[in-house]
Amino acid sequence: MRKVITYGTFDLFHEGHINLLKRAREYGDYLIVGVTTESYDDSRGKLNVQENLMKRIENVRKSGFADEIIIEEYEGQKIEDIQNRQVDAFVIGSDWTGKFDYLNEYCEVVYLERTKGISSTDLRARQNGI
Ligand code: C2G
Repeated sequence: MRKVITYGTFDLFHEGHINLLKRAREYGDYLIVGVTTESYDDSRGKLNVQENLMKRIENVRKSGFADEIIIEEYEGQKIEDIQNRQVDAFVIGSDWTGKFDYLNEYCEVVYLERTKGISSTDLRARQNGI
């Protein structure tokens, strides 16, 4: 069984997230999705997330692609998750190309093409009438 893991904030859950999760699930037999906490997002400079953790987890759950949902709380957790859960592949969107190559030491690293024309940032701006 090929185990795949991916991570994200998944704020204002949209088509780009769905496309990513669908392809991540298809890449293996079992998909683990890590959803970031507010404090972890704060620490990495993502300051304007609109939806709380429970809402974002619920949206990922409802998508039906995740076999397991975990919470991502700190820098360095990815390595531990991959090792503890015997993950075969780490999958993430192409906006991160190269950034997670260090995980190659622990599993396969795959960058999937990001869906063009939609983002949480755009949706937040639209909400605020910008
Ligand atoms: N994504 C995508 N297409 C979009 C928008 C997002 O493919 N138009 C993908 C991102 O590349 C990512 C996932 O959807 O793989 C979640 O995106 P975000 O919610 O923005 O989360 P992000 O900040 O990319 O999380 O540990 C956290 C992760 O390292 C990164």
